[in-house]
Amino acid sequence: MSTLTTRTTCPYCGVGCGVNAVVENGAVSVAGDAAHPSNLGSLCSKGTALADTVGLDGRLLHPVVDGRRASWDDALDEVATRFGEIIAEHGPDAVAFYVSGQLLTEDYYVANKLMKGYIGSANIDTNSRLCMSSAVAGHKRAFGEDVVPGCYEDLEVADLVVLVGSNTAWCHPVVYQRIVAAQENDPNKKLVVIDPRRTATAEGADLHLPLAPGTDVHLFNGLLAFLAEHGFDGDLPGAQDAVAEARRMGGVAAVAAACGVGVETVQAFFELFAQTERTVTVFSQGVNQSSAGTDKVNAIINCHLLTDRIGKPGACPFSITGQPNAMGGREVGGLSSTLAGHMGFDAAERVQRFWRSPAIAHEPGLKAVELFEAIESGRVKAVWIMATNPLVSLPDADRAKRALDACEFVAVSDCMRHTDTVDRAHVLLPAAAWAEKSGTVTNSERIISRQRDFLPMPGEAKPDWWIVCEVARRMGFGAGFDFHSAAAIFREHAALTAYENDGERVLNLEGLADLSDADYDTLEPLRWPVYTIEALRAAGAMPARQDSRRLFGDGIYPTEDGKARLVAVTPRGPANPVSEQWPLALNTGRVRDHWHTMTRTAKSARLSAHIPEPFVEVHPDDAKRYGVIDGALATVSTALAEAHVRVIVTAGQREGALFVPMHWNDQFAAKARVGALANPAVCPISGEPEFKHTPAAIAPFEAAWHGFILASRPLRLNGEASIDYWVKVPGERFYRYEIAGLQTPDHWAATARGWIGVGERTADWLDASDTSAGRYRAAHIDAGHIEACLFVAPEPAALPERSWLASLFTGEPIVESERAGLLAGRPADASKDVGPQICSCFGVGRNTILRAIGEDGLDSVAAVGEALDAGTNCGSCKPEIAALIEAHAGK
Ligand SMILES: Nc1nc2c(c(=O)[nH]1)N[C@H]1C(S)=C(S)[C@@H](COP(=O)(O)OP(=O)(O)OC[C@H]3O[C@@H](n4cnc5c(=O)[nH]c(N)nc54)[C@H](O)[C@@H]3O)O[C@H]1N2
Ligand SMILES: Nc1nc2c(c(=O)[nH]1)N[C@H]1C(S)=C(S)[C@@H](COP(=O)(O)OP(=O)(O)OC[C@H]3O[C@@H](n4cnc5c(=O)[nH]c(N)nc54)[C@H](O)[C@@H]3O)O[C@H]1N2
Ligand code: SF4
Ligand SMILES: [Mo]
Repeated sequence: MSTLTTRTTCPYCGVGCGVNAVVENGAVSVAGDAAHPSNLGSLCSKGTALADTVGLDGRLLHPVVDGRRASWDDALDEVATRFGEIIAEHGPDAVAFYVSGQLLTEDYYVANKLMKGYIGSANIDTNSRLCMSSAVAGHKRAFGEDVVPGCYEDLEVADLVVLVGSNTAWCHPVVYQRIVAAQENDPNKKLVVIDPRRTATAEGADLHLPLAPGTDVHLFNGLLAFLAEHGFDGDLPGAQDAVAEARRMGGVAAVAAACGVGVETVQAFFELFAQTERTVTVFSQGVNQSSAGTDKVNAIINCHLLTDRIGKPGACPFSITGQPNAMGGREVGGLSSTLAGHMGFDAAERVQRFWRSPAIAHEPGLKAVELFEAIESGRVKAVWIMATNPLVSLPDADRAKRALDACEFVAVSDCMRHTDTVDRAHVLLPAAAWAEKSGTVTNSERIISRQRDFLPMPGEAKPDWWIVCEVARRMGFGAGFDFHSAAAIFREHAALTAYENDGERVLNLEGLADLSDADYDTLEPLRWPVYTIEALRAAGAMPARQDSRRLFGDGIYPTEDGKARLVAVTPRGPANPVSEQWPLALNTGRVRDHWHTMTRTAKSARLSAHIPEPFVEVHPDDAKRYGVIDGALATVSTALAEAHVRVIVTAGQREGALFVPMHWNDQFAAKARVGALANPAVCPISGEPEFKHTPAAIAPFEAAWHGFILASRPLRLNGEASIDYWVKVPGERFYRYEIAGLQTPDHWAATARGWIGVGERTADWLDASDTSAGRYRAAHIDAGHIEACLFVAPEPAALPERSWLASLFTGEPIVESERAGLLAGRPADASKDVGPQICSCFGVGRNTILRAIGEDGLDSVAAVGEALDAGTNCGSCKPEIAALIEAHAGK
């Protein structure tokens, strides 16, 4: 028996939790790393399920050129040659890289170095453009550098935490649990949530401001003016102009009207903010993903600068990052608008000297949306995409599809054999995945952690940095890419951050520039800046006193005059307002248990079970107005495209607004790629797209029938003429398909057998048909095992629950009592039906929780946890359990 435990870092969100990965006789399990300062042992539902995602199904295991398996030599030569030819003929700006905050710092560093220092173009942009670029631009305007001044501990120390445009409970769950735990211990601490939707995060707040989409600048300008009225009179550069502009909002009533929130609510928020010295304002995509994204960021930071609440325990503006290495990517310079090591293009000569490179980019390159426009128009003729799935995640994603189709040469480095993007590449480069990779990531609180490999690289997969270096070598740039380990790359990156850095850049890793391979291997999580002991001594600070948790507490900033700046920002609405034709504001974002385009989380049955289908959230009045019904299907459309999704009618949604998750794509649904619907309007300063606001319409999807199939093998429903809606939901030992059609097939039995791939003569086909009622039910049993079952009804509500039927797919033969209930779709004994899953960690269903609440009189989340374990591991489902208790109490 062999057991190996490896300390690594979660590959999902920017919280950056430490993970102990255990390999025991080939079986992988994970647990939180109690020694990691960011999570102290906790993991959320996604982190807890990481072991489910390390399997090799669907992996890209060898290079592919033009659809055929190729050797590494051929694939790498092909990329180097095609890039080289296009550069020779059309110049360096005719090629581009589109990379990702899911690359490790070392991968990112060499990709940036190759494009900016060797090819000599700045046409490398990253999906961080879609994510954090407004925060980057806002930080630079205010602080002179892209720096997050605080740490997670500040969220616990704070007396007031304000979450703006952040569904923290679902998207940064471990940070959210840290906030909640601190607040539970001290009832004087307050939580305010500012989000148009009543999210799971808002459920737990003391105050929720459901502001009209896009009105954050109105709100924070209003707050700035209120603060100025109430004795805060900071004298920083820009303060007077910012306050003067803010006063134009008028008083609290005018602000409330502009934001569509009650006057008392706005007043309460302003007073709380004014009175609470220890305030942290956390912001993410509701702020960044806006055509006013950078202004929203500065409107928030202005309030912190005016009140001098920055860099102090429990006081700072806090941009919480999305991807595991969003920060590392910014540190190496992966955005086309920065150069390297937090330096801009004014430092081109210095960076070139450090790299000793043959070229250097002097001007910013194309930003993501512009980049794909340039690909479509033919200005950019070759693109190399790494660790991102732009055909799903870009706005106007169908245009991105057209762009790649038109592009002369597309290379993609990915771990999966099929994604919407991979399927359009000329060359596929198989990348090592999380469990096999080794390097560093930086989280939201500037902590650099090691990701360490604990499984061998499968097939011919290789680390991303290796792939980039090999292509560079073949392009004739061997000298600059002679790296034999991630450690060597890290050292060079660290040295560059320190190069000619006389305190002008806060990002400084000089203390890590000489790290030995052994020290790199055992590197404990540590926060930048990291100075050398000598440098600290010279500055009069002893190592023991080096405290990098908080920055700017001394009031000194990396600007020319050493001061921070308030920025006068003028409120404006979204780029494309709603209209008569497109009367609703389409908002997009995340669900608790899926990660982006689902290439990883859909490998986990328990994660897929939480929210199985793509959906649209609609306010009850809008549902009535547009004739859509809870649980039925709807078509959501914009000027660009349409999607078919399940309707959730909820008062938590604002009237006039819709929410559709970003995750589903062509691999998992017939038509639910919401990126295709999202308008490509961007913030003029950061270039970040306005994913949170696209004018849209909604109408019922007039299905003649609804149904579902559970099958032990995956089915090919793509292209089935009679199925107009399908969603694939991976289960434990089965695949679930939710289906619907606009027309009723003439012969149900024949049609259904066709979908499931069961021939006419198969004996074990049980079915029941009630044509007049529009019902059909069938099951395929083979040698006593259930192979598939299918249920069809005119209305979704007339279909049985999926959970009990799914529980029959055990790999064991079904017993007589189960067989008896099969076509009824429910067990003879109702208590066996656990209902849809709420707690992913312990697999506890809704019915089980409801029964416990009703029958055992459980009246708190803690009591439910005590009885059923639900909610006691990662805690991500606690808001949902609380809602069930509340609903029961309200009956
Ligand atoms: N489960 C899960 N967690 C994730 C991810 C994931 O895919 N799944 N992805 C990670 C990544 S890369 C990122 S960037 C983060 C994103 O984390 P979040 O930013 O928390 O997630 P989103 O759901 O994109 O958007 C947050 C909220 O912004 C609100 N919003 C929309 N418009 C406005 C507005 O005008 N003003 C305000 N104040 N709010 C608005 C939306 O209603 C939404 O609830 O999550 C990270 N964590
Ligand atoms: N409508 C809408 N769209 C959005 C957003 C939104 O809120 N609404 N949010 C935006 C934001 S904030 C983000 S961050 C993006 C995220 O969007 P994407 O980056 O497109 O989403 P992912 O699914 O994370 O894509 C990662 C890809 O890299 C592969 N991969 C995983 N690990 C590795 C690796 O180590 N190496 C390599 N080479 N490949 C790897 C995966 O298989 C997958 O194909 O989406 C953006 N798009
Ligand atoms: S909060 Fe969850 S997804 Fe984010 S790093 Fe921690 S375990 Fe991973
Ligand atoms: Mo993101």
